[in-house]
Amino acid sequence: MTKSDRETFHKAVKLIENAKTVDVFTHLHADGDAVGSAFGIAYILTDLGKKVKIFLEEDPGDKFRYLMDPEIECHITGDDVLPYENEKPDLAIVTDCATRDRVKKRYEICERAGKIIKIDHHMQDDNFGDVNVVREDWSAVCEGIFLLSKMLGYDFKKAPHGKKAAIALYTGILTDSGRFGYSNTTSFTHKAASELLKITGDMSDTVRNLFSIKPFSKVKIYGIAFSRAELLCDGKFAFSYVTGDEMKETGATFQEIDGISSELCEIEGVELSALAKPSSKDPKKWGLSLRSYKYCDVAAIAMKYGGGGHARAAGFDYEGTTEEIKELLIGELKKY
Ligand SMILES: [Mn+2]
Repeated sequence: MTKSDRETFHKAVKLIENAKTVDVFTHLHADGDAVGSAFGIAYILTDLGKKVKIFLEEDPGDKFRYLMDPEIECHITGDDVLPYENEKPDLAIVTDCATRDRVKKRYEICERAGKIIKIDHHMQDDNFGDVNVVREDWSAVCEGIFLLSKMLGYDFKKAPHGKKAAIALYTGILTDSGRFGYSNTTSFTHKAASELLKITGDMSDTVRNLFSIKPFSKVKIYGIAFSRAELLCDGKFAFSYVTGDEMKETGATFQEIDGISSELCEIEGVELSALAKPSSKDPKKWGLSLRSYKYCDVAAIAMKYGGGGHARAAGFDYEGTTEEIKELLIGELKKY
């Protein structure tokens, strides 16, 4: 940790110590790292005597139900934040959100907080927090929460929710590092996971539930996407799409189609993959999910078109035909 990192952490610790009420936010379509980091910090702060509430955009689904606990107040708001117009916490903590629009309408609650801490691991300069704890070399924001827990003097072994907190943080690391398989996995990723695993105990059932068990709707939508997949650009670019109608017919959710682009990127010889699906923000647009293997910076491509993400996984929305999307991405890939 550099000196300036340490100073930033100290500022965050000060804000936390001074707060009695803390609201926690994470991004819409919350993944393992989002739900894990939100509940992880919520358990830790509850044990440290804070009054904590979590505000989620949507229900995180049965897959992540084990991270939740009736003792942690959790509000699923969607766009309807009006019931919370008197909500004014001492502190808001926003995890895994590069930009404030990832919090959507809930940002209105956030803004009323006395202070905001942003804790994240994405490239972006929307530093909306009073303190912004951002490190791009964390595989998961849960690595950052783990560090923060150390600085808060949190004892996972002794704290009432220590095991729950460890399971939540381990989940975030496990999912965002691709089970320690992505290039964002560092020795610190393993170190944090190793310490957490001492507390969590056997995680094999959780791993099976997270990565292997799937609903039939997912098999069907993968079938559609795979059967029409195309290899372009001398086999370096894999492209496919699914429509809103197909999602309806199969019953597949956005969460369920999340992994298709990654699978396409694992085709032999492929450097860049893209799955076009309906945009979650604007049904007239496609939501592009990009993955790359080694050298194509998909975050740079996505940012050019108003999106964002990581070098190996990013996305953006686009209005046009699939032919146009293919042309556009072939053009980008050819620059490498
Ligand atoms: Mn993350």
